[in-house]
Amino acid sequence: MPAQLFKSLLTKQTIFILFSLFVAGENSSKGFRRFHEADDSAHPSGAVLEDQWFIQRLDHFDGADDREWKQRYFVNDAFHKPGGPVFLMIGGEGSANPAWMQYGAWITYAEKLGALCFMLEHRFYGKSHPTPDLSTENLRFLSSRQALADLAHFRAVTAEAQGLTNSKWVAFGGSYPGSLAAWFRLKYPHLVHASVATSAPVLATVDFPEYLEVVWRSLASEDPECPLLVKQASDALVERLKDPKTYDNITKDFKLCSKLQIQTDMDLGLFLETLAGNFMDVVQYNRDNREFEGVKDTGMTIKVLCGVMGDASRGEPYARYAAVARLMMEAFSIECLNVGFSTLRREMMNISWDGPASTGARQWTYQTCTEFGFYQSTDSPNQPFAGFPLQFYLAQCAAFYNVSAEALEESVAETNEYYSGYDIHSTRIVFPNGSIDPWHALGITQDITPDLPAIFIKGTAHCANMYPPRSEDPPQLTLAREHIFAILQQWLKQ
Ligand SMILES: *[C@@H]1O[C@H](CO)[C@@H](O)[C@H](O)[C@H]1NC(C)=O
Ligand SMILES: *[C@@H]1O[C@H](CO)[C@@H](O)[C@H](O)[C@H]1NC(C)=O
Ligand SMILES: *[C@@H]1O[C@H](CO)[C@@H](O)[C@H](O)[C@H]1NC(C)=O
Ligand SMILES: CC(=O)N[C@H]1CO[C@H](CO)[C@@H](O)[C@@H]1O
Repeated sequence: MPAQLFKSLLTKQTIFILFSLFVAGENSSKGFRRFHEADDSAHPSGAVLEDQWFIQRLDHFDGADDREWKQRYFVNDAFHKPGGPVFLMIGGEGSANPAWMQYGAWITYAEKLGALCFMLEHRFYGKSHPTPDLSTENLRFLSSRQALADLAHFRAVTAEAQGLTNSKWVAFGGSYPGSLAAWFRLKYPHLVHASVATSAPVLATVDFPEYLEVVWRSLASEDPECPLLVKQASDALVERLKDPKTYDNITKDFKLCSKLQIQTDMDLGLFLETLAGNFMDVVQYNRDNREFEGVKDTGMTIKVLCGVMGDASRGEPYARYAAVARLMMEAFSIECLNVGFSTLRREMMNISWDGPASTGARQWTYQTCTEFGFYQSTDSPNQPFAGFPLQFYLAQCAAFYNVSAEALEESVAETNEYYSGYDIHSTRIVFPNGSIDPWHALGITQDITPDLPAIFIKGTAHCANMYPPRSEDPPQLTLAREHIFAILQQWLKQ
């Protein structure tokens, strides 16, 4: 990936999860090559990896609008036994990665249960392009409600066409698609028998300062000093930024592509948020086994970051913070950092399917501005960072899509009215959550009823239970995967 593109994605990623379950993959060669090798032996035909296409309506909620488009999906029928269930992996805010058709805990379950596996790419991401471009006008057709209606239509038509109407369908998803998996069961109970909703933020909220509070606690679980040192460093940087004479040094310390210029609060916020993003990304994805997806294992963990922050030989905390930033850039092969807000704005407002933000940042940011919020602001005192308050994010909704703070506030309230937030009245949805994953703060972390259980995994990050097992997994993670399997087995008998 070109550094420039990655940078803006990296920025967005930290703002909103980005939920790289589905984003990653195509460009990073190592895992991808391994994936193809594995494919050759497991499926000599390679047919399971081919893109399949499904005709959808552009607008499921306007019977008078008959425009259609083609949605991408994948299928793996290698494990399917007559009478077996149908598994549907729900795509999220990035390209659907076909590696999931062969790897991951759900594939292990499918093998054991004789399931037929589908994965449906989310509208407006990857190759699923409902409209000629990403203009704000066209993005009106991008919403979780339309996505659920896509899933429902796909489920109904596919079942009919392939004689699967009497099979039990189970939905899977992690992060935003985890929420979709829960909502699919909630809103379309006649189409989905059960759902596994991993690391699912089910409550929409404009401001989400709790995210950074969990980052504090997750760093502290490694070393209680660690978040304190991060805070000292971040405060020292904010202090320096008040004096333009320091900008030459800051430019060098953080390897910026051009001399730092702070013309607006947005420039300041973006710079500080980008650097905090190093810690947010590492905490969210700590020690995840994602190589099968083509996500390189950079070796960057909470332990490594806290090791650098605690290393007095590197100088004052500010210098250690800069060292972390440089290490991260090295790990992701980024030569220099471009942190001007005007650049970000230009990228985010490019409406072309070939544009720099079209891999998901423009679309997902739109969804946050019109449905979810989820802004990981520095508005709590109990977190280490400074300089990117809620206003920083609200201003982006206005700048990129002309969405006002009032409109967002109302939309988020309506999202919770529509999906019921934490107050889920349903059955057969399991909610796994990882204790160091900042997203658990908006998730279901306690059993609602025996039929809506939570599975708590101590010490694991975002969506860990979905990834393929490996020998160094902590026992509680292995247990969680087994527990989910046992629950599925039981529910499939009902
Ligand atoms: C920039 O860094 C150099 C070397 O560390 C230091 O001597 C100098 O005082 C710094 N300049 C400013 C304006 O802080
Ligand atoms: C949008 O991005 C594409 C691909 O990078 C580029 O060719 C095009 O010039 C950009 N459009 C605008 C308006 O900047
Ligand atoms: C932005 O939204 C406001 C309120 O909906 C509207 O009056 C205005 O024309 C819009 N501006 C642009 C540039 O679309
Ligand atoms: C960190 C966290 O919120 N974990 C919760 C996950 O779910 C369990 C229920 O199984 C809760 O007890 C944990 O507190």
